Amino acid sequence: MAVLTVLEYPDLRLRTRASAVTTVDDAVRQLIDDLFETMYAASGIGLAASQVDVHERIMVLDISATKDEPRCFINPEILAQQGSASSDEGCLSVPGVTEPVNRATKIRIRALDRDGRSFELEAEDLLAVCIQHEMDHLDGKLLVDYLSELKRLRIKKKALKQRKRAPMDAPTTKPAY
Ligand code: GNR
Ligand code: NI
Repeated sequence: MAVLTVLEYPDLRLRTRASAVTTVDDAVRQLIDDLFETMYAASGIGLAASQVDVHERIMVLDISATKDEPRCFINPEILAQQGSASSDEGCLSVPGVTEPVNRATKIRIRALDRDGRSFELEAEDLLAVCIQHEMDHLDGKLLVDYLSELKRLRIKKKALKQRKRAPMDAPTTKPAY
């Protein structure tokens, strides 16, 4: 198990479209365990593999207050969606920003579990929001993309300024902006 480094906007690696997982093997299960450990360490309610620079369609969630309801989704697909509502969202890759985003309120999804078995799930409210947020990451889409150009630019400038003051500790690869 390991806590992985979470990429932060405007790192261009967050814009990578993740590929479908072809085989759910031990390496995938190891990654899932690391995603959970990283998510819990950061007090997040969800995390997509894209955020730790692994560009495979894998995401984890735990929206419970007690942090004991881990859920993982491999190759998630939205089968149906209905309704729409705006709610405040945050993102571990855009720290310090909370902004309203409009999403479907109820979705039906299909995914593979950690044993490679297909399952379907109906989700509403925060669970539905979080699933849609993580699925965006797998397509290289971020919270800031729902904001105005002006807001996005302000957030980008602030992030770059903060990065200069406190450079990434021990970057694994050359930072990509
Ligand atoms: O921790 C998180 N909180 C959150 C709150 C509202 C809507 C979505 C989220 S997901 C976020 C963690 C994260 O960045 N996942 O990609
Ligand atoms: Ni996020």
